[in-house]
Amino acid sequence: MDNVIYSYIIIGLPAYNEEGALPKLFDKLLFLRDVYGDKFRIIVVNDGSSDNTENILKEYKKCYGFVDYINHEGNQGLGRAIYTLFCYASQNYDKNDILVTLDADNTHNPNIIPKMVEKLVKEKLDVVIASRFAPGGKEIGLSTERKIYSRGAAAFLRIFFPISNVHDYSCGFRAYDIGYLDRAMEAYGENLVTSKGFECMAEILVRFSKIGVKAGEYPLVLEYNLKEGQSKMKVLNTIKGYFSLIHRVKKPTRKRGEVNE
Ligand SMILES: Nc1nc2c(ncn2[C@@H]2O[C@H](COP(=O)(O)OP(=O)(O)OP(=O)(O)O)[C@@H](O)[C@H]2O)c(=O)[nH]1
Ligand SMILES: [Mg+2]
Repeated sequence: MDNVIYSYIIIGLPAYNEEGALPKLFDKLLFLRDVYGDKFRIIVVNDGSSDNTENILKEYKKCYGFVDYINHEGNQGLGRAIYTLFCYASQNYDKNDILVTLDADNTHNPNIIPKMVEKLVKEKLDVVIASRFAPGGKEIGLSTERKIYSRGAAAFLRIFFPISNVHDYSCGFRAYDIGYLDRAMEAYGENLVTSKGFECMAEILVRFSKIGVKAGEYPLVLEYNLKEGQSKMKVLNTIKGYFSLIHRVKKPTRKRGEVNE
């Protein structure tokens, strides 16, 4: 981490019924306090959870001044939760700060965050994706069916939406330059993320690519064996969502104050 200049590092977690995973993930995240000191924050979007997620967040907020959360009225889906995180980061932090998003289901190990941030800053990138498909990346504990599905989805997205250096379009573990997020939100407004479901992660990258994006990947070992609770991903809907991106995502023509797709 020598010679790397960074400002605030904000960890953004979308969480829907993650009472089992959140305490484990928080334990793993705490080392980042030693790395980033008082420049470290955690913000969780509780997306209308019906389990104990909110009470757990209340407790963490009470114990740790760097933890906060936003409640969605009801379950709005991963896409809206990520958009809420983007808005929060853009409104409350500076263009030199960094937003790192990851799943709250304890399958993304935060130990690679300093390396992702370092890569983002040193290589002056707009986004760094924790990638299962970068050399050194892999998936532990995923069924063969899910492996085939995730590789098929990645191949489809690379063919239809090629982006330099990007192989993993669907992973939610990413470091974003907040100055770049400001520009993307300026270009698209609310339409930066229109998918409600899990295809939103690909949608975001594809929209980025239409306005120009410098992306990089850092290898991710997906620890699916540690997953708490059932998968919430609906495979068929997500596949349909990927196909719909072909006609849904256009280059923005938005001027300040206007809304378009
Ligand atoms: N905001 C929001 N987040 C969700 C929703 N469903 C899941 N999530 C969160 O989004 C992240 C990704 O969800 P996961 O269920 O881990 O989905 P995945 O990683 O694509 O696939 P699996 O791990 O197999 O389920 C987790 O942090 C979830 O809590 C939802 O409806 N709304
Ligand atoms: Mg997951």
